[in-house]
Amino acid sequence: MKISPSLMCASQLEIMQDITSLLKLGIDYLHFDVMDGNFVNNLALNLEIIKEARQLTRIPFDVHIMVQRPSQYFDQLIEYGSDIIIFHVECLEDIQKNIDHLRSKNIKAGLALRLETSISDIEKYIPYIDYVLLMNTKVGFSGQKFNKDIFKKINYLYSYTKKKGYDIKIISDGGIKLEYIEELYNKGVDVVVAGTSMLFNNRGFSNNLSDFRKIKFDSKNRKTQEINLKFSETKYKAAVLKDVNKLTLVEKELKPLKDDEVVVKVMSCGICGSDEVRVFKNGMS
Ligand code: S6P
Ligand code: MG
Repeated sequence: MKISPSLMCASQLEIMQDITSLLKLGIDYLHFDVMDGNFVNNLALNLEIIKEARQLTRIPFDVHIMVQRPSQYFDQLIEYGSDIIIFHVECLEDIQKNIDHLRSKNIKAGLALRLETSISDIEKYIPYIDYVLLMNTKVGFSGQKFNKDIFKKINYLYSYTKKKGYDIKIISDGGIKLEYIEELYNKGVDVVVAGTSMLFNNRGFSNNLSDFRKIKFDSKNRKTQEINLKFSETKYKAAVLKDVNKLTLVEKELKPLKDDEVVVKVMSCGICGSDEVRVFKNGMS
């Protein structure tokens, strides 16, 4: 389990000193929240902080963008040294296009979900992303109470990706106390965002970081309990005309569905009369 301190919870007046101290403590990632007052009713981090922090370290920076149109920030975030850019699936932009853009720039792409958003809303994007960030609280604010219903959602996502063979990392964000860490790990979380509930207080940092380090995250003995999921079929059979009078049955993979598409299961089919001439006489040319 890795830890990513949320810099929104650091002292905003002495943020660079806080970053320096956190780096000395040996944190794994740095979590930058970006808000512009529209997607959520709050404002957060000046992007220049990412640029400044990048002068100090090479550890991964995960940037969590809570805005309606995230792509407007991509170029600057990349230029300033972000490694992982995570935007919300509930934003107003074309999700796949944004993911493809980030990947084309060699940036790890992630999708974030509001507490109330279902995993089914991101399933079709999972093959193309590296991270999923699950909010455990209302998005946009620190210092809220952790919602324990999230454990089920995390475990569903973990089980889903394991069963499908997708390699993604799960980030858990919001209200995380030290006492939840082991269960989060066993449910499938890879990175916890540490905010006011675990790490920051009005005097700087608590000593929870050393307690966090004492927890043994033994990946071999991780007590994950995968849910036994059954999926609807993703393969279909097609009769392909390989040559005149040579119809061959082949198995094909369904393409990812677009927003306005559904899969319809067909029990049987035949050849249209107007196609007989192709099948038995002319072929497809
Ligand atoms: C807010 C943001 C978070 C918070 C962090 C606060 O939505 O995405 O990253 O900064 O969750 O942690 P805590 O422990 O104060 O809730
Ligand atoms: Mg965040």
